[in-house]
Amino acid sequence: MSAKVELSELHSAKSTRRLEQIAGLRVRGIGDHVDLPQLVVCGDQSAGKSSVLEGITGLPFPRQDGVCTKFATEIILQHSDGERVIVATILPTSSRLEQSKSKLQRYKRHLAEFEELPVAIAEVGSLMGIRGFEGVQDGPAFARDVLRIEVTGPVGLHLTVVDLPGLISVANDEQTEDDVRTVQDLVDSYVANSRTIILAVVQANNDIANQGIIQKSRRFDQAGERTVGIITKPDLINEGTEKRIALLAKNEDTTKLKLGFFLVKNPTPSELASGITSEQRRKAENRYFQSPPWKEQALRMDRVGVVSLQKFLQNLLDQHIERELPKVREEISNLMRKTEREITAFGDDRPTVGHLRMFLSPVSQCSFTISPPPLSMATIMRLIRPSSVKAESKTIPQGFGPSHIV
Ligand SMILES: Nc1nc2c(ncn2[C@@H]2O[C@H](COP(=O)(O)OP(=O)(O)OP(=O)(O)O)[C@@H](O)[C@H]2O)c(=O)[nH]1
Ligand SMILES: [Mg+2]
Repeated sequence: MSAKVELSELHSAKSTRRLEQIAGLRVRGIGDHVDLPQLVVCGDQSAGKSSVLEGITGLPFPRQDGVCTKFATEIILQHSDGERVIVATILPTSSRLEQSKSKLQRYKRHLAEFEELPVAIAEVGSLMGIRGFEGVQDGPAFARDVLRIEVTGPVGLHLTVVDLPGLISVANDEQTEDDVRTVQDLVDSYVANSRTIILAVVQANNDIANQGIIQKSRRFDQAGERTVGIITKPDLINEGTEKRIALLAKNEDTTKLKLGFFLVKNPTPSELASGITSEQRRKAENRYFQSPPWKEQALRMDRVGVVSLQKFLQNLLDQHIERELPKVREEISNLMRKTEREITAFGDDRPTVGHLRMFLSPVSQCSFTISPPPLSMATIMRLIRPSSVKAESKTIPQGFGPSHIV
């Protein structure tokens, strides 16, 4: 399956200039301080989140029967000229002990193709110590660490897409209270971020009102400007209940979203096992919604299928970027002001011995009227401040004061 083709379909010419600005920020490392727009799939366990993400992007998220998403996977797509490079790393959660943190930080894998994503996921799951992955019998069922896949090259996009584990309604033998909390916190941390476009995935064969992501998105996205509802598994509902799902898809049911819903039909487990391609998936989905019982439901076709969803997301992403860029600009200005203040606090440059003497003489006079505390080498280097000298954090003997330097 070619991921390149699908990825470019989320790209819109209108946003190219904006996206290039974002790329420029990332190149300068600003992305480390400022969050940039991201598409995040959220919803109950097994709702079809990874399948939806695969449908939109073409990226092969593992989604076979019985394979659950166990940790957040961020795919950071950055368009650039030149060869495509895909690198997988781990962002450990801050609560890990130093030793285990550095073990995870050492992980780095170059992927030749997107098809190697499931291999990286398997390696990383095992390193994170998640139960069920190779060599791990005991351990939590989910992790708060993040797998990061950074893709640079001619992908036609500057965007992050995130696959998340599913919300667990109640703890059981397999999934403890701790696991429930881990996933809740993880999902909250993404949903709370104003730059996240929430793809709220709900399955048609469960009561929509009871699916936690709808309440959660209302709590975190009160304006409703960044939540898109996606209804999956229409093929698994009871015969005769299509009207209710059609109402929801038309945003005419009691549960409504400002940005409305999309109705999609992802591949079934047996279609996945047969190795269905993206093209075949789209054709099959199209045929499915053109046939009874859906044909009679007067569905809006621009709200049905993964291709319609892609088109909608293109526009939403454009609007989102337009809305977010002023905030990004403000955050960068704040960051610059803070850094300027820190630099000013160091005082003027003291490039010569004369400058140093002038600066230190009042300090030396008063420092010997009281018992001087030991000065660290780093402090002395800060006083001298030639930028080329690397300060060592080494304590110097008691009694050694600034007068020893001048
Ligand atoms: N029949 C049918 N099966 C679906 C549909 N969407 C997903 N599935 C199946 O449901 C199972 C779970 O799909 P995933 O995409 O892995 O669901 P998920 O929400 O990512 O699951 P977790 O990561 O475990 O929370 C897979 O076996 C899919 O084939 C659908 O629209 N129709
Ligand atoms: Mg999943």
